[in-house]
Amino acid sequence: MIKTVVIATSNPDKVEEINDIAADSGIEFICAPEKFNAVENGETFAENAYIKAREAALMTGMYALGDDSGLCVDAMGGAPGIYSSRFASTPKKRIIKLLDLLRNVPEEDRTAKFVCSMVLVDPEGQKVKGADGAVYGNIISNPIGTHGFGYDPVFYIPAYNKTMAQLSSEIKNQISHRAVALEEIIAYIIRHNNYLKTKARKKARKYREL
Ligand code: ITT
Repeated sequence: MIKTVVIATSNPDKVEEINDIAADSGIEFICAPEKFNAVENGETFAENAYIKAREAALMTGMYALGDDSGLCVDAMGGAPGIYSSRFASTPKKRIIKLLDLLRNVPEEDRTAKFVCSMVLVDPEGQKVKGADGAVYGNIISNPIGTHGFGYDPVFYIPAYNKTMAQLSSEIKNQISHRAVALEEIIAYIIRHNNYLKTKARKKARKYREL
């Protein structure tokens, strides 16, 4: 049974969002040890998510969930992509750099997506399940909003007429790239646990009938 899962991240904002999204799942998601520090040398979001998850599983001997996520801007050929957290040294500087690079790009060409790849591994670091999520929007010229983190203040979602940072955490955690990926992982864990419970029940019944 998978009851507790270590979140393979050192980003407290991800931990908070994952715990909010998973609140009613019956699965306990816990923080990685303080010394967790995986070297993200993969070439894709999924590869980095696996690297992080494996590292956390081997450190703790528990099931672990890696989240690698970022912003992909069409006019920048998908950048910053897997380099989103390394694009500049602070969240504020990342936004300034992004807006500077896009300053001559017209509004209609500023389409972008947030992407999240998640990988669940077993205590030996073997991949058990992967899932991806995305949410689509546009990069606006001036940051608005105070919720969320990272690039949220410049990521405008037309369907809500708001930036991600103007949405309440309840709404963000229903529609975000992270929510889409995590819901698939949670559904897998619940199916897996139900299968093991049914198997154990059948075994017990067979034993009683002997
Ligand atoms: P870990 O590697 O320890 O998980 P990290 O923050 O470095 O933490 P990533 O390598 O996955 O994580 O980079 C994700 C970056 O992408 C993050 O720092 C933000 O800049 C951006 N990002 C990801 N999800 C986001 C979200 O929901 N809202 C805004 N920005 C986000």
